[in-house]
Amino acid sequence: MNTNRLSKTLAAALNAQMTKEAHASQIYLSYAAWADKEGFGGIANFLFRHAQEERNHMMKLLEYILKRGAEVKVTAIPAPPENPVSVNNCFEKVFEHEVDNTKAVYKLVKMSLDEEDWATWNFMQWFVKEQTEEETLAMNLLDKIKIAGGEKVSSNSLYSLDRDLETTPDDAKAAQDVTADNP
Ligand code: OFO
Repeated sequence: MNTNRLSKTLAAALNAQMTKEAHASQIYLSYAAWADKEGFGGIANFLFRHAQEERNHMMKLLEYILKRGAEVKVTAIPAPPENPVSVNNCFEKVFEHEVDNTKAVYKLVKMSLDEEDWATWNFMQWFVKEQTEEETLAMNLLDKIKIAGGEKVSSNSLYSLDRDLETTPDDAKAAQDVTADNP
């Protein structure tokens, strides 16, 4: 008896997204290694933690495909892009990457809506929320570096930024969780 509950198209798209999350993890890993080599231990720590988060996203997709009775296809992961050329550029690249991943997540939501696969649609809502948070986090990083002078950031500001990021939490607060008492 065939117990597969995913269409061929959705199974392929979910598998592709699983690889995309693994790719995201490699991107953060490579930027973290770059930051560490440049002497920014705090920024590296933040990015290493994030590489792990992306790997968790990959696992969520893998687990979902299996739970729906479809086949998981583990494939090669594309190489990460070139290293950043500055801290400012690093945060810009992070932001661009997150926006790109959001687009991929939205495509999956649309596909599941078109197929009326409500289980997948429901599952993907977690990723929609996560992407909103990750875009916010990346925007916050860009704001910080902008305030510190963007490409012209001084070494003093870079020093504090680096220290700051060592303890920056992995998740930004979602707008849904805000109240007037706790903005
Ligand atoms: Fe998987 O959330 Fe970022 O890319």
